[in-house]
Amino acid sequence: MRRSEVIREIARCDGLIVANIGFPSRELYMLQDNSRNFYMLGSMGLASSIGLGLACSQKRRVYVIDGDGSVLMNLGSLATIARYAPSNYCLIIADNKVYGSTGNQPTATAGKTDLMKIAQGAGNPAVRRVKNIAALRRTMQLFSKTSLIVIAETDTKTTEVPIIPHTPVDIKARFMREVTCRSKTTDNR
Ligand SMILES: Cc1ncc(C[n+]2csc(CCOP(=O)(O)OP(=O)(O)O)c2C)c(N)n1
Repeated sequence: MRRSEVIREIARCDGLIVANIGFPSRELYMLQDNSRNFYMLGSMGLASSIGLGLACSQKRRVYVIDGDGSVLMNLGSLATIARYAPSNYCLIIADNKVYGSTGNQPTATAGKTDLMKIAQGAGNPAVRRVKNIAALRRTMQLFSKTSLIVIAETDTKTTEVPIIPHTPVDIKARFMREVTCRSKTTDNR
């Protein structure tokens, strides 16, 4: 399964999408640039945490498209997700076993590390591994009202994708308008 196919499947769903730095964000941008997309252009490892905060603070379902390398960088997030387990949260980890966006250096999941076991051990209520799009679709439907973590096994292939032209500030502002953030924000830029 290719990561771009996984992203296409997620983009069909109704909800907010937080996409990880690098190819995941760029593939989502190319497929469907939309105000409900938050492209995390800077902080590797934080997409799952950003999505969790978002899920806890509003009602729409939040889909996070993350990478194995990034989740490995912030494993504590899996415990925090389990601690709060908001029913509108869905983390999809495209596990291609490499740091794909920086040249396919192998990650620990290429060895003995199993993110599914780690997520389960952290106490997450629903963790599933999928190897094809049909299984991904079934899983997302079955657990559509549950806090869900999906390990989607993908290959290392990437699509030709443009650089996202929006600035991080514009991405944030557009996304905040979409979410209709009620709390007063201070922005001194
Ligand atoms: C703290 C930090 N370290 C390194 C980078 C450089 N970097 C950007 S994307 C990336 C690889 C991400 O790999 P993975 O999460 O497995 O996702 P993939 O690109 O394979 O979809 C790296 C190393 C960064 N942005 N931030």
